[in-house]
Amino acid sequence: MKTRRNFIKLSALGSAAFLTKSCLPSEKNTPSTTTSSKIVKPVVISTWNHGFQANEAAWKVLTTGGVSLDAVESGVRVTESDPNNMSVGLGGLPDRDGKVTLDACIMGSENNCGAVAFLQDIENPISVARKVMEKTKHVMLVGDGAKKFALDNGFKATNLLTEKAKKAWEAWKIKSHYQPIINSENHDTIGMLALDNEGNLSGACTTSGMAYKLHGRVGDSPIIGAGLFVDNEVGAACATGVGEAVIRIAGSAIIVELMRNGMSPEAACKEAIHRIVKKHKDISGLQVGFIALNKNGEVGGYSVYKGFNYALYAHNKNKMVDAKHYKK
Ligand code: SD4
Repeated sequence: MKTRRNFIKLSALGSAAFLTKSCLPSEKNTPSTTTSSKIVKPVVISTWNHGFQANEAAWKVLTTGGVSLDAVESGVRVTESDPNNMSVGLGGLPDRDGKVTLDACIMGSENNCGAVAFLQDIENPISVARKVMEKTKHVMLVGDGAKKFALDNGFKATNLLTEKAKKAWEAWKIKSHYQPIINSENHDTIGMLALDNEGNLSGACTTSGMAYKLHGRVGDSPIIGAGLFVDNEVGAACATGVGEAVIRIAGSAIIVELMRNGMSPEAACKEAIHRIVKKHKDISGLQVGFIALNKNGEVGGYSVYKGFNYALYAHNKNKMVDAKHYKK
């Protein structure tokens, strides 16, 4: 039984060279056939251009002795608090009723996770999600309950609807036609994954969701397994784009399982994108992008349409990478 389990672990991770004792602390007898010098760490990867700045904050945490959970929280808070970013936190475009509603989740290396959805008036939903994870026995709080929990835990109520976002909403109201636009600001969720110096993975995902959505709509971003998934034995993945499509295939969980079965991060993201394409008769306007990071510090990304990019901080260098895609 034990031998069989070890065999599964070996094949699951794709190559024996992937395994070290620190990767699999629970498997005392797992053969260790590689040196840790093959593992790139720390690493931070996050979605879209705003990821570049967010990565800087996360990197600071990782290179000053911090753990990946603190890194991803600090990283995405930068984007949440940026009023010029119109798709995450403060300054986010509202729903069709003019309300900015936020979705976020966080997951650490010990299968610990927390989430908030349909949360209003709180600038940093990722930190509320972390509090849900650390202070309650629940995984997700939504709406008024999430807001009450945030206020009870010292978060301040803030008006998140900026003048710029309000003007854009008023202009949208003239036609009131809900139509996700490829790679526009209504696709700019920040998802971030990090591997720290201890070799532990964490991830965070936060958004104001699709612009002009129905009031009450929740996307993939706060849903563990859809917008984000972390398995510290294998890797982590997160998503951006039309959340309904990501939820339908349990996108991030699938990518982690594909990596468990031996795929590289990029191949796993590609396979998930192909699955989305296969499951939809009409993919016009349906942009989804995934990024993934494995225990070796290898990364990858893939999207339905051209135009998705991600920020990668590794080997002391932060850079933007254009993801490969299914369609131009
Ligand atoms: C959602 N996935 O709410 C999010 C949207 C997104 O940038 O990516 N926005 O469906």
